[in-house]
Amino acid sequence: MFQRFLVLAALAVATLLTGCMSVPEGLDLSLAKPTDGHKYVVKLQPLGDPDKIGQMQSWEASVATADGKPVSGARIEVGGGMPQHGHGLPTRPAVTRELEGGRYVIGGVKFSMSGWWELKLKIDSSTNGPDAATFNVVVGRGTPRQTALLAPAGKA
Ligand SMILES: [Cu+2]
Repeated sequence: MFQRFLVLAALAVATLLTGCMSVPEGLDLSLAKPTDGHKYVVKLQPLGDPDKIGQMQSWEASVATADGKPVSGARIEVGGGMPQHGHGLPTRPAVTRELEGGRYVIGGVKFSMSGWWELKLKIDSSTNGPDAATFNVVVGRGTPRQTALLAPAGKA
């Protein structure tokens, strides 16, 4: 009888633990999308391994107009956090470098725990004006898309 109770208790704890960590079904994990007002199309790409929890990492953002022209000289602000935990980013990521072709290196990104994170980009340029996009990143489970980006050429 007591053993049965122990099994049930263990099951209950396991359910609680996984339930608390669970990421919503159907979350849009696309790393390329139009901004909310369709002024830009933004593509995000991790330059390191996003699953390395607690490590400082850089991401690259490619910014183009809705019709695909690269946007240079854009101002990009990065925010975000964990919607399920009600906390923001542990660091203040910022653009550290602009590359050719409307590409920007965002440094100082850190995910301090596994789970669902939002990266919110505010983009402004003299030609197209302000707009914003929110990206969902699930840290700590090696989502196929992120793994594919990191796979060496020829092995993907
Ligand atoms: Cu959290």
